[in-house]
Amino acid sequence: MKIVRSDDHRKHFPAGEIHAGEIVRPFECPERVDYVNAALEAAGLTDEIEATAVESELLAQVHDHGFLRFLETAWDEWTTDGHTADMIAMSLPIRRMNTHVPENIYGKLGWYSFASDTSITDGTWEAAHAGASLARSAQRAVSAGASSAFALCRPPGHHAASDFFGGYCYLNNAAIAAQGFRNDGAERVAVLDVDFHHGNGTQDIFYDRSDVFFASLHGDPLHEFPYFLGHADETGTGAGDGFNANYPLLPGTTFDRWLEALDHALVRIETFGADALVVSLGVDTFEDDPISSFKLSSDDFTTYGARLGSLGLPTVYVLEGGYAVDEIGTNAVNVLTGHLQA
Ligand code: Q9C
Ligand code: ZN
Repeated sequence: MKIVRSDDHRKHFPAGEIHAGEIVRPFECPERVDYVNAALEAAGLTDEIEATAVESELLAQVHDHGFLRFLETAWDEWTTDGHTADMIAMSLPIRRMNTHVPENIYGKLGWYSFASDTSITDGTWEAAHAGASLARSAQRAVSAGASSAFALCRPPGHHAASDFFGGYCYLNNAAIAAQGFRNDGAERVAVLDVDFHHGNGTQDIFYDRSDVFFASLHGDPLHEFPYFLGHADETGTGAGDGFNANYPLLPGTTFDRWLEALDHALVRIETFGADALVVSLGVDTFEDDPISSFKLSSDDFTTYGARLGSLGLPTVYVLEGGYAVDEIGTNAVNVLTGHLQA
């Protein structure tokens, strides 16, 4: 398994996150990657490859032009306006209030955002861009013949849609890997999202397409973030009708129930006839995750990794969530070693 990493993720670390009415240290923090690196080392997963920058053409296939320009220039515009603290969207366009993109930077911040949990700070763009480059580089290695690769993306990506950020995500790394597979010749690509939260951004990006099948196992949005997408009756639209599968699961879901849903999703992926697989690997399904409610143990990650590996597909793993920081490495790497044992 090829490993792709970058230190540029450290450039992104907001001063705080608004959580239950308090400003707390962000759950999505740089040490997450340190723990994953340590666990990779301990498992002997050291076959590292160099990252190359993601092409702006590929970014533009996945994301809206105005959104990309906003992300790239937001911090400069904000500081030019005299601000020095992090950008936190607090005025967001709810229903029927979205007819014109504002010119004001604070207005644009709300326009391109869907959750106030996600700040923009100095270095956010550079880190997000570097993360997208990792996903693209991992996918390129697999398209060139490697059987699998793991991209240590941070910040994560699956909540980012074509034209909005949130849920700690800015650029959709998994979608960039999936589109990269298509550009490099794969006809059918499956994206499997095993993060605790629904991959609303990835679903949205591919919702009307039949060449990318999206399946997600997650906390039922009636009860869990992102609240407004991820229901079982969302099956795709137009040409994409039938190419989206959601498995919303109740808070407290145990591994046996989770595995039933996974097996169902894997049958769907096989029936679809995927040439390549992208896994949105969030390990916030762990029993001790501080913001999630599933009950997976560290050993369970190995077990399901083996199921993923048994598909025998060229596979790119992209890191998403996981906030039990000192166990994120063990849990993520257990999936990878499970995959390799299959
Ligand atoms: N203040 C990912 O796992 N909700 N994102 C915050 C705690 C946002 C999680 C609730 C959770 C986003 C990639
Ligand atoms: Zn998550």
